[in-house]
Amino acid sequence: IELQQALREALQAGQLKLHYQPKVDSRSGCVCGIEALLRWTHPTRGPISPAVFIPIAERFGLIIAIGNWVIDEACRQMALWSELGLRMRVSINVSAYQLRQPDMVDRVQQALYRHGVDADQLVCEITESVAMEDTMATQRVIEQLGDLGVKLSIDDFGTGYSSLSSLRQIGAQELKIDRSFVKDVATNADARAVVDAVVRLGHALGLRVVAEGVENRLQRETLLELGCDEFQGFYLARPMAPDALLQADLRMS
Ligand code: G
Ligand code: G
Ligand code: MN
Ligand code: NA
Repeated sequence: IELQQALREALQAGQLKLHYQPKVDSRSGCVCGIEALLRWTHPTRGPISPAVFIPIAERFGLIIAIGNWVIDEACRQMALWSELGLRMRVSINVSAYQLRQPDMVDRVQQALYRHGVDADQLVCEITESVAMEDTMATQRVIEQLGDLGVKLSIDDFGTGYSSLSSLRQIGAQELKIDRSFVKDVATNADARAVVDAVVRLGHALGLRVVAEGVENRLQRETLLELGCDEFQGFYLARPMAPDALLQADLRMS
């Protein structure tokens, strides 16, 4: 369709931006990291959600170029923040298509090197369903990213099917509980039971457990009670442009 062409041009014209959403330590309230989220404002149609354009990018083979841009841009931004004395840990979302590219790891390594960013400052978020994908190519890339020193996070956890052994093998440092469970955690016994189980599982495997999509105080209190390590969501902070984040960050610390 024409959106595909517009997206191609957007990438070239620099219309894609990254916004950043803080992840906050549940006990200290400190910002432990931030998630980079793609934003696209079409010149005439206005903002288009990544939930709309990422699937298009994947279908038309644009996701690799966009994913590479995200890797580079996140590293560039980390280097800029470093110059201001802020050592930020940034999470990026990685598509299944990227993980099937054997040169994905070189891309990441080159971006880190080019911008002088340490590997452990970068976190790759991989959705549970993709992380558990039983293909050699994907598993090898994930393993090599880990070997490089990049941190791994399992995104949207609870929506896919994890075997406990693969979960352990993958060498992640973080589990992000899917928003759908967080939404109902304070009002629905089943959602609460899922969150409780995921926190225990994560901790048993030595992982930090992040609740995403935290939108109100009641959710936050319940999640704290259940032992979640970090919160992310509109109740704490919205995704922000880099400049806005700099100001917000000063207020939170
Ligand atoms: O920010 P928002 O809630 O609109 O994002 C919608 C979806 O798009 C989420 O599933 C999010 O993970 C995904 N997304 C956002 N940024 C990126 C990105 O840089 N790469 C990929 N692959 N997905 C992204
Ligand atoms: O799939 P992934 O977890 O990467 O998706 C992250 C998306 O969730 C981002 O697009 C972000 O805009 C969105 N998001 C972040 N915080 C909240 C929240 O509190 N509520 C809702 N509904 N969405 C959120
Ligand atoms: Mn994510
Ligand atoms: Na998620």
